[in-house]
Amino acid sequence: MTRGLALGLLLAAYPGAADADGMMLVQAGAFWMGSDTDDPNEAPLHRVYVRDFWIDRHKVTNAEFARFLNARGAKSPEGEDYFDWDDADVRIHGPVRGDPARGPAGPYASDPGFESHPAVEVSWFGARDYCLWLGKRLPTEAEWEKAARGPDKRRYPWGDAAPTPARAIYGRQYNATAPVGATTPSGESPDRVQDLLGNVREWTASEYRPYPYAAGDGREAAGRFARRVVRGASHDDPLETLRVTFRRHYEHRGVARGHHFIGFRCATSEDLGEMAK
Ligand SMILES: [Ca+2]
Ligand SMILES: [Ca+2]
Repeated sequence: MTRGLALGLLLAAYPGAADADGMMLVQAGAFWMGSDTDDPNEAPLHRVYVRDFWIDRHKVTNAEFARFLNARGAKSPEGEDYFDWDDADVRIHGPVRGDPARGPAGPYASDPGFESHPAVEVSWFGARDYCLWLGKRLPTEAEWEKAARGPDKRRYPWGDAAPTPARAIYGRQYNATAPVGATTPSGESPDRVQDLLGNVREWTASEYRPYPYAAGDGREAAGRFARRVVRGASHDDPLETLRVTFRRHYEHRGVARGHHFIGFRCATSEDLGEMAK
């Protein structure tokens, strides 16, 4: 029995433990975070140390998120919707129309044809609790940028060459998402993480605060309704906004609502061995 198989069986026996299948290791080290030549909120370019972590190779899909909703229901412990079930842009539905007072009725399923597209209209609470359900967590914005950037100062996950439709999903019509991994391998990061720039933006764990980034200054321990950083780019974002340093956040209970242009992926600091595929 290989070490990987043994670990897989061990993890399968403990629901809630993170599983290395589909996760990529980003090795500990310092990296260049931010930019001195773009939006002021990305400055300064500075060195940030990040410990070993693993990150999902692809964004969470509609089929995956529907499984979570069927296991855990559609509201968080604090009563927040996990996804905007009554939003016309959502790609997950139950068999009957939801009750506005109680939320949607399960069981939930991805709309046909969208099973492998990234989940959209997911609130930050939905993203947070999906990751917890699998024994994972959301990545910090520093982890996200290190996964996208590697050890150099590159502008895109694949390097400094200009974006093309083979490298990233961008510049499309509203709601024209693509299956996850559609830009593999051209759009991969140095650690072979897929789709970090394009298709949909991604929730992170971090509170939005000015740089320099410091994991220990409270931004990773913020209250649940804090403004959260959203990273990456969406299928309907223009070319000019594509870069790994771009930072966004949403005001006024922004974490409680989903959007057609935001999805997410999970991370973990657990040592999962060397078995990523
Ligand atoms: Ca919405
Ligand atoms: Ca919407």
